[in-house]
Amino acid sequence: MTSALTEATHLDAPVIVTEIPGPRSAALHAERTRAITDGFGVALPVFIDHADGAVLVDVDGNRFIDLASGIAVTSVGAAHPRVAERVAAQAARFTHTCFMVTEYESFIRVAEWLNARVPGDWDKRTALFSTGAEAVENAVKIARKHTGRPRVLVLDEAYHGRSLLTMAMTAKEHPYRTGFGPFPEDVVVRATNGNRLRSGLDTDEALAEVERVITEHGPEMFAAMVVEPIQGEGGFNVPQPSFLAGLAELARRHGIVFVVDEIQAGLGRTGRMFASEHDGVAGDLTLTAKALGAGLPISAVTGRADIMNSVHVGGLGGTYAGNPIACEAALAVFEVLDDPATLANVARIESAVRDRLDPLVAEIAVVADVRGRGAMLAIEFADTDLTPRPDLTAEISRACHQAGVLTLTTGTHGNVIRLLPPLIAEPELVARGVDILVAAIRELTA
Ligand code: PLZ
Repeated sequence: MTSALTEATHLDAPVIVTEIPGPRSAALHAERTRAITDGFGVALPVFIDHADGAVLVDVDGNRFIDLASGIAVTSVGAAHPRVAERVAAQAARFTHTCFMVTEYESFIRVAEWLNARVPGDWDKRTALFSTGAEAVENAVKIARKHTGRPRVLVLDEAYHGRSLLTMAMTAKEHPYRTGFGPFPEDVVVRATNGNRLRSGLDTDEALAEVERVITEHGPEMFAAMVVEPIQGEGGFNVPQPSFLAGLAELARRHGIVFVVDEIQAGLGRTGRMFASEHDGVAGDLTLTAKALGAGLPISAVTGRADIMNSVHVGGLGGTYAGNPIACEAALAVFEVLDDPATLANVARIESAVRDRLDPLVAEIAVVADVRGRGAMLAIEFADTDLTPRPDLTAEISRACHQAGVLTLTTGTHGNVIRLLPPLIAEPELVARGVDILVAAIRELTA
């Protein structure tokens, strides 16, 4: 196989040839508002014509450096030739059978790859679904069936989806929950995430607090504890040292299924295949989605065979679960992830970003923190008393967009800019994008 990196991408970005958004994007956006519910937001209202490695080209011919990857989805870029080939070939053979009606081989191959790579030195089984929220919902179903217990423990600042149960598991009120209640609060119980910057707790104190919550509700009430190894929508919160391991130990001691939600942080994003590997932790169940299908909808629950097989025949499924075109996309993604050049490139991306952002913490008062791992890095803006600065954050992100760099904001307080370049992005291109970000920060904080 040729290297993932030789197949990718070109360096001629950013190239901005119109105002942003350009006239064709603006016209389409006006049509959009007449056709599409106002319920969808948009980070950058430009319409994409095609992608080129880590470059997005809009309908006006502007070329953006992609530091978003469609929220950690297009890790191999949004137009990887192997994905395109496999998807096209599968679409020509058949688009769907429903795996519960008749079977196809690619479903097995995806499951085998996940069983082999997901942390945990034990016999595993995998179930495929379509979205991340569906994987989370199914992990809870499986844990309930296995334990006979009702509740789910989640953490402050968690994000697990927008479906009714996963919305209840998600912490942030606006925009995710506003007006959509009531929530199954009897089911979902929340405990501290020991946020390094804001919780005021060290690892032991945070773990004691989590155990207090478990004891208060009764351990026998909890089917599952669901945690992100690095919180994504919550602000790229890296757990304190030993916190994840402590949570895993707590869960096991109390007979609670330990579920690691690797939907945003997994599959090479943090420089290891799974983010939980940085903490030496393995979920009883591990959840993947997003990067798994390079944009084709596919998600997975992978875990201990005895837990996965505790469900009765027919208890799991979904019309599109493990759709064959999405499975082919996943197999193409695996070819890229199994190429050692890919994770090596993530390390180079991390250095390029860190070299540029780390010094700002000492230099600029309103830069409160730089954090993350691999190609999942973020910068937080707050006053010296830690009052969040979402206004400034939005302004900086907008300035990047105007200059041709696609950045996203995140965080409980909306005061974090997160960088999620494709894992195959040239470090030189990412560096150019981050230089533009740094220039915007300097200009808007001067
Ligand atoms: N778990 C850790 O990050 C999705 C949300 C985008 P779905 N995060 C992006 C938005 O605003 O809707 C996510 C995640 C973690 C679960 C999910 C849910 O995955 O594929 O969006 O359902």
